[in-house]
Amino acid sequence: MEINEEKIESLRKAVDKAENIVFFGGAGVSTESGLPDFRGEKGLYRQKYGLPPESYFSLRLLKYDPEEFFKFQRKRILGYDVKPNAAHLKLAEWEKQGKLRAIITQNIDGLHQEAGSKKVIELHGNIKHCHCMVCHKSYKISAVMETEGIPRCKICRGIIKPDTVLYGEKLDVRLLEKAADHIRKADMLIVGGTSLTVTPAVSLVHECKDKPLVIINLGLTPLDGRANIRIYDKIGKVFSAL
Ligand code: CNA
Repeated sequence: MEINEEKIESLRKAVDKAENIVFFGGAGVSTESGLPDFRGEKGLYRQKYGLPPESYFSLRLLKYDPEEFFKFQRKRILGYDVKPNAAHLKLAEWEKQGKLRAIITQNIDGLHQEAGSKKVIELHGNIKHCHCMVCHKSYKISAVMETEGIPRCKICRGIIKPDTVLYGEKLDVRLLEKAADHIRKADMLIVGGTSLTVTPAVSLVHECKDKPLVIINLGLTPLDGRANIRIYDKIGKVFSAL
């Protein structure tokens, strides 16, 4: 797909003018690093598994069939050796230049931090950290990756769970409030690589009032009509062109 130069130019001008950008992103930010998203063209939801796709990311499966839960986590989620792409790197650069207020991400891959970003709010947690579900002892992801079957705590034999928010678990309300506050105080919101279908993505974006809203996404989103600049392209490619 040819890049739309006119739109890139408008985005470049808007970014140059902005001093307090908030970026809100999702799984599409990491597809160019090689991690599949959920609902995109090659997303995990389009692949065939024994159970409906949501089940593999649910607290219910972890509770009732932990073997199956960890089998999927090891094979599909954790078994990737990936590096940040141009989108992660550009956001880290803006933070260093003092232009970026915060990154709010639904991703669990930790790639923003790996790119050098510090102001990152991870709404759905981070897969690189784990804890015992009984005594809460912290573990690294190696405790899951380098074991077989159900990973167990060395102290109390409780199940070791990645620090990610599963279907059936609540989001941290303090994090949500912090994210909403950043968006209210931003002078521009860039939304990228998210279908805006998982709660509370849409309500967070609605916190952006009377400020430029940019959406960069391959697929359609429910808020496309509200965007001042809308680019249907790969986010890494767009950010490289800036
Ligand atoms: P989603 O619903 O899978 O949507 C992703 C969106 O990104 C789709 O609309 C795609 O069209 C679009 N997209 C894919 N690649 C690109 C690209 N290169 N440039 C621009 N757009 C692209 O994912 P959401 O983030 O909206 O949904 C939230 C879920 C996904 C959260 O619970 C995450 O934890 C979960 N998730 C995270 C990861 C990760 O951490 N890398 C991977 C897969 C799923």
